[in-house]
Order: sequence, then structure tokens, then C-alpha cells
Amino acid sequence: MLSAKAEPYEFEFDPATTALVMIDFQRDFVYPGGFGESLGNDTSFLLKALPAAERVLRACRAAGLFVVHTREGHRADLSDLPAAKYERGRPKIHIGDEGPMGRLLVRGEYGHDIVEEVYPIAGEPIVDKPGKGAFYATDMDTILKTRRIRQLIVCGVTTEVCVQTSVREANDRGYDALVLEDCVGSYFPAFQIAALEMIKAQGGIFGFVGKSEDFLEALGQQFPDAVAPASTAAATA
Ligand code: TIU
Repeated sequence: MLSAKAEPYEFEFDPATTALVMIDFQRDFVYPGGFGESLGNDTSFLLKALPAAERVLRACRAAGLFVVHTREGHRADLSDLPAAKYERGRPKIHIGDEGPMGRLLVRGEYGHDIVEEVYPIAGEPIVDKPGKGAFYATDMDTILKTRRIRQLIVCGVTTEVCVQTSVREANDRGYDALVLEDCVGSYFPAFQIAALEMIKAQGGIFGFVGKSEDFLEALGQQFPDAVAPASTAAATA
């Protein structure tokens, strides 16, 4: 069992039963012209989470952790899009409308896919979800339980919407989740802080919050090569 510094107290995890969950690092959220911007948001805030999330992803891959990615989106015929979600926000362009990166939040479109920096590789399932939570109307729980996963390391966007909803769902299904504060992003700086506070309040009411450097330090106790800085790894390769 490894132990990472976290709040409200250290997060204990067994790499064999731990999965890295990368939530919705899609162009539609992190780049201008996508669904996020259609709601009036400044997408540049989300890109801040990407470098640390990429570092964690590479280290987890090198350490052999199970990695799962999620994407929020809908069928091309929008048959799984509730009217309430379609109308919400009264945006100028809706889910399913054509934008510069293809139809907004529609599966198979360029904007719906994951950004290159953290793009999934073979062996890393992608869970397509119609809602904000990673477990609602998906096979996420089946995928994790089949691998006997019990602890989750969570990166992704946005902190107070899909990340928090997914962590709440994970908590109710019996998982322990560690949210890495520098690997999650919000369009709203105040919500970033509040969302993380909520998770770790009341003794960790539905999860833990930590920093990527502390998680990587813990992982490095068992897999020193996996977390070696790029220059060291290149020098020893
Ligand atoms: N709008 C917003 O903050 N988030 C979403 O709509 N989806 C996700 O968080 N992925």
C-alpha cells in the first residue's frame, strides 16, 4: 500500500487496484469554438490543468496503472439528449449545431474528441457518457469492477461539474477518489476552490484532494523510473 499526502488526510492506495480517470479533456471544453465557449465561458482557464495531467498520465502509464478516459457527448441523432439539457442556458448555438470543430458535443466530431496531449492509447478504455457523471448511463462501474479497481486518481474538466459529479457517483459506489487539484480545471476560479473544498470537507465527505507532485512522489516509492523527470529518463534510456 502506498500513501500520498492529501487532504483531509493521506490517501492510501494499492497501484494494482487503482485507476487513473481522465475526465472530459475534450476540445469542446478546452478550446474556443466548442460547447464550453457556447455557454459563455473563457476556455483558457481549463488549459492550465493540462501539463500536470499529462505528467500524471505518463507516470501512471509507465507504472502500469489502469487508465480510463471519459467524454461527454451525444448520439448523432440526439436521441439521448434530454430537452432540458438542449435548452439549458439558452445558448446561441446548441448541442448538435455545427461549429468550427464540428457539431457541438456530438460523438465522432472533431470537437468531441480528446486533446492530443492526453489522448488515450491502446488498452485505455474510453467511456462515452451522455451526462455529467461518469457512471450515469455508462459501463464505467462494470469496467472498474472487472479490474477489481477500488481507488481512483482523478484529473479532468470541469472541476465543479463533470469531475465533482463523477466523484460523488464514485463515492456512492464504494470507490475512494483522490482529486489532483492542479490536474482539474474550472472556467471559474472561485468554483475551482469551492469544488475542491466541498470534496475534502467533513473528513473527506466524498473524496480526497491532493497535489500531483505528492501523488507522483508516492507512486515513485514503488515505481521510481515511472516518475523520473524526462531529462533523467532520457539520460538513462
Ligand atoms: N459546463 C461545464 O462546466 N462543464 C460541462 O458542461 N461538462 C463537463 O464538466 N465535462
